[in-house]
Amino acid sequence: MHSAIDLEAQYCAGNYHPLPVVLIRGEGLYLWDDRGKKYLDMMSAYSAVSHGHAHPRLVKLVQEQVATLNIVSRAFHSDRLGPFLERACELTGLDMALPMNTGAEAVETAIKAVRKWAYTVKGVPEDRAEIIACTGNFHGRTIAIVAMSDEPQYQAGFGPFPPGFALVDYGDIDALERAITPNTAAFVVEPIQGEGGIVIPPAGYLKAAAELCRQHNVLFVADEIQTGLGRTGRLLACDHEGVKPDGLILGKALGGGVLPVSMFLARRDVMRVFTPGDHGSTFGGNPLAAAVGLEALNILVEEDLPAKSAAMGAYLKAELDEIESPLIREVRGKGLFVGIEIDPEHGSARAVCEALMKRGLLSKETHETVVRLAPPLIIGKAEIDWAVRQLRDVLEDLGSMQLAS
Ligand code: IF1
Repeated sequence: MHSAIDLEAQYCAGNYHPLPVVLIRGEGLYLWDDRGKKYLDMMSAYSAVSHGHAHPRLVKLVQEQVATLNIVSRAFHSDRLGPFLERACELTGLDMALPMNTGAEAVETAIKAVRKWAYTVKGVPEDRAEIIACTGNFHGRTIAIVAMSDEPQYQAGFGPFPPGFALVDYGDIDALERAITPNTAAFVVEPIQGEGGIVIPPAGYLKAAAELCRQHNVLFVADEIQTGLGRTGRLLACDHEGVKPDGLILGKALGGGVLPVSMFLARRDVMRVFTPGDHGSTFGGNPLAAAVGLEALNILVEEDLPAKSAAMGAYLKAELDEIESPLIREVRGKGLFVGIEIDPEHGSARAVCEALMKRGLLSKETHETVVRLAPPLIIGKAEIDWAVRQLRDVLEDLGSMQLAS
């Protein structure tokens, strides 16, 4: 057994079930373990590493900024925050942004913003604001956020939960209409559900939901922490339907695969509900994170990563659709956000991921049955061909093992 794995077993809480690999270095599409084995990263840390590991421009930027100015708190201004938020607003079409660190913190910021907007702008009675979310959602791990979850494990043992959240079936526009009341502050939705197993809603759903929200003076808030920043083949997944959200949550790849950087963006009349002292964060918007975030956005645009994701994602999906295997129930995806649903009758997603790992390909199962493929957006055809070949072989091996058993 590895001493690194032993140490984690002894000192780290058991809140994950990692694959048995100890990574020590990452560069571009590749990761290396402590035995010198090289892996193609088809996971990108749950879509946080869209730029590839140790992107040269980001390494250089961090080396310069970390030797200049890092953490000063928002008690003071810095030269880095304004340009970062200006760029983020320019690219997304929102008016203002509130910088945070992790996705969950940006989601919590959104919850506070829409509630305070409901009370001070919409006129909802104090403490009566309702937020509608979807079944199968994942928005983070804080107590308020898991109050919105319908995944029993995310709630078990962590109650009690704050009220004010309602769930509707993902993709069901009539259910959303029925759930809206005069006290509804916002509808919070992932344009494509990640943890839910790469679930794509019916065409037109997002547009219809946004229109319904507009009609009822309900804020449409898109959680694009995972689907945003090029992952689905457009800058934002909302762009596929030309939907302009009233609130937008970004994270993961916003930090360039280097630092936790997130933010809540919104229309001016929503963001204006925050007054000094309402909300904050020690590290939110720090100069180092802001510099990294701006460079991550610049690279995204200059290397045209959304277009690369669209082209390579279409190629990957076409190649996967060619695979004839009893283990594959369905291949779903948009851009480089792909899920392969494994038929539990014929095999497990975990077994597929472990077999792929042995062949030098790192991916991760979600909800036991889906193999998630979300490589850095810099991936090319050659690497996709290699990855598909490994998957074909693994499915064949597992399929024949199944027949033999
Ligand atoms: C875990 C996956 C889960 C997210 C969306 C907010 C957050 C996430 C749409 C919170 C985070 C991560 C968290 C990680 C596994 C991974 C994940 F879908 F990406 F695979 F769980 F659903 N909104 N997703 O996807 O952002 O606070 O983590 O920065 O918690 O196990 P965070």
